[in-house]
Amino acid sequence: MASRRSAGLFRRARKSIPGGVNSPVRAFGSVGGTPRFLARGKGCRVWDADGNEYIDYVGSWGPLILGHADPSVLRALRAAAADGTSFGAPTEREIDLAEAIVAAVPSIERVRMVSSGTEASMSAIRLARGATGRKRILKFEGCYHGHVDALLVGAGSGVATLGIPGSPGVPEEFTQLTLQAPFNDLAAVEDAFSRWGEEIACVIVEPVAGNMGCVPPLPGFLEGLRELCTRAGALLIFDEVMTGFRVAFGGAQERYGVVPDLTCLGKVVGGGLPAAAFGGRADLMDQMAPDGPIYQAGTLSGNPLAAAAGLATLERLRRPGSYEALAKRTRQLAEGLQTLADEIGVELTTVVVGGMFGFFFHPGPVQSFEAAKKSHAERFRRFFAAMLEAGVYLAPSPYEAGFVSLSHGPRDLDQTLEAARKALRRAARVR
Ligand code: HOZ
Repeated sequence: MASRRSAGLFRRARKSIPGGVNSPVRAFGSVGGTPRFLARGKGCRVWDADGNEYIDYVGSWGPLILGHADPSVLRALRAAAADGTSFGAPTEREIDLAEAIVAAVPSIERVRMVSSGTEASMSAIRLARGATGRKRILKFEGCYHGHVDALLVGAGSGVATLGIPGSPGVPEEFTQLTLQAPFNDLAAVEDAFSRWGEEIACVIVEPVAGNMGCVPPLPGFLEGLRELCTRAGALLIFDEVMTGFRVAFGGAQERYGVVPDLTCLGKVVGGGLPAAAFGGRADLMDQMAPDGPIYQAGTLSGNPLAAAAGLATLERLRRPGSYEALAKRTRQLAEGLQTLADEIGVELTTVVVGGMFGFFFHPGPVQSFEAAKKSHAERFRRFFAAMLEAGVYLAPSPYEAGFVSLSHGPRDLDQTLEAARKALRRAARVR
């Protein structure tokens, strides 16, 4: 498969953009080879600058739950753009989106729009600290909440992909108030609470971890966090940037029946445009400026194009059967991969939660970052390269989840599994 034009664009990009990319994982650093410069997408397919076609399981890292260039999203965008692209003043579309979010997500009584998941988690943490008057926060190893200074410890996603412990530029003092516990380890959280209980403002967690591959919560884990937080007077924050409107319409909190105090949203809520949000109990959210003293602001927050794309996406997802169809396709894909791996005799653990999936070249179980890191890196690289060559675009890192959209159909899944048969054989050759 030719990648001459992508290679040329990468060389050109490196002259004006650090590393040639605007987000590190995109550079293919951990898988090697040339990052594909994508030219267009339609449904579940994307085409690169050399004209190669791929079945896409990245979906802009989650937002494109309807697929690329969905007609209803494009219609909504055209209508919104014709009215003007940004005002820095309130608009009616923002209220429509806020009302849709409040109606959908169990814990959210009020919601504030921002532009990225990083902003959402940064703002939720500020609110938690401001509302409780406490300083410490607790996060989980391998969870990633954007590139917020205080959260760049033991982080997943690009930080894990690059294998770095944190980041220069984040003074040690900035992370001294961040406590860490292994994901799914309630005893460690209990321990932290017994030591620092009075000082912990919040626990922030991806209810289904999606930045160390895909790692679901063990039964009782989220419930236990809820109980420990309530008992200690700390707030529970669900980072549902990935899981929101993805693992159920009401996110992981609907799926698992655990209600956090605050929730971060992103990705699907913006329908493929830059939008995110944080929301929660009214008594907490009302402490945000301008009604309350906790400050947060943004010129493009609630941007009318992003609100329109988000609304059109939620509208489509609300149709009966959407989540059943999404879950069925994702399950078929993961089960197909697992069956092939078992037949070929390569150790593989596949994971599915709603419309997201993960796979580890490891016999499993994978319930923590420690276990996720044991996935066979070279097998992943071989598998990734073979899939790409065969026209299947997967996340170029083992520390990311995969995403299926409503536009992936039986033919796409069959083609993917056909490619996987050969790719797994290649991975199996690595000892
Ligand atoms: N950290 C993002 C996914 N978890 C990657 C975003 C990107 O590279 O676009």
